Amino acid sequence: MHGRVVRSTGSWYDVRTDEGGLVPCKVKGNFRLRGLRTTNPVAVGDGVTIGRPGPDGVAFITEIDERTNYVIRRASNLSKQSHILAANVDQALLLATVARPETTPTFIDRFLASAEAYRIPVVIVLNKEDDLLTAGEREAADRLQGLYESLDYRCLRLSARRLGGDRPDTRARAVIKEVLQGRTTLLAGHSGVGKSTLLNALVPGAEARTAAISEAHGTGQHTTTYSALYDLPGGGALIDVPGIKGFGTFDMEREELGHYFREIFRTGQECRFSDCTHTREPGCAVRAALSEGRIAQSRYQSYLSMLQDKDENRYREAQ
Ligand SMILES: Nc1nc2c(ncn2[C@@H]2O[C@H](COP(=O)(O)OP(=O)(O)OP(=O)(O)O)[C@@H](O)[C@H]2O)c(=O)[nH]1
Ligand SMILES: [Mg+2]
Ligand SMILES: [Zn+2]
Repeated sequence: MHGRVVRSTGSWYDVRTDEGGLVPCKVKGNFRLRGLRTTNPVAVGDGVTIGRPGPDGVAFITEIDERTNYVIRRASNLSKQSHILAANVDQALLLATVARPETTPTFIDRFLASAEAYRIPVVIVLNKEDDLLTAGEREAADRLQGLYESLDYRCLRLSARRLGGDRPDTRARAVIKEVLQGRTTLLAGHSGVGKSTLLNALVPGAEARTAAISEAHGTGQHTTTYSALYDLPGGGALIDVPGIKGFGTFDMEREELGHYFREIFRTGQECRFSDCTHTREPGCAVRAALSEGRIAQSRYQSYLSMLQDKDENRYREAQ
């Protein structure tokens, strides 16, 4: 039988078969993907072939379809292993909030660069756009929106809380539905930015757990603990995942990193050296653009931090 993994807890998988049934599955201990050192060999979104269920109703996953893409994060600081958050996604919705919790530009940039590398389109959602924001926070959101729209990223501002409930914001609902229609979308972002709240507003019956931000730290509480795929009414699906703390750097050459920052790539065409890393080289068009204000400091700082992590082979949390 063939199906798609719709839920993964790490050792258990729920597979929706092409016929529409839901089968609990496991993988054999020696099941490993060629060349990928991951903590989970199978991920939500994977197309899989499964064997005949045993007397206990559990089947084994015997084969994984070739992936069109996947999104990974490093499993931990010291480990070289990766964790696949989701496979075969059409796009990612990066939820970000300027406060409670704060999403830094560096976190946004690292996500955008990784997504460029994996060729996954990203729509940025500045969430919690409601009376909770102070005037200063609203300005911070304005600046983020201005920056990312200038780089041709679509940037929506909304309140996931107001997407649902008795008196939903119908205009915002229409916009977000149009973005999600017919596509498989990964919901990404720190713990507490409102991924599960957005999901619950759009998928009747999803009833994903949500929890208030910690009063003491202003951070999320890592409420969602496993990845799951939910069908959207009208076509398409949302993948809700545990909040992301940070990223490792994906495999690439030093001079390749700049390719994943759109404006650095574009401007870098005019650098004197074709393998310019935009750090110390003479005739660097990127540093010239930076000093003239044509490239944002925050973007360049994110670029440098990723370059440094790559050199040190590090994993970085949150900031
Ligand atoms: N004011 C406001 N609060 C929101 C909004 N969206 C979500 N929240 C609140 O933020 C808190 C965290 O929301 P969740 O949906 O659990 O966040 P999450 O991103 O799924 O978090 P993890 O599962 O831990 O990764 C909850 O108390 C939500 O009610 C919003 O648009 N406005
Ligand atoms: Mg959640
Ligand atoms: Zn350069």
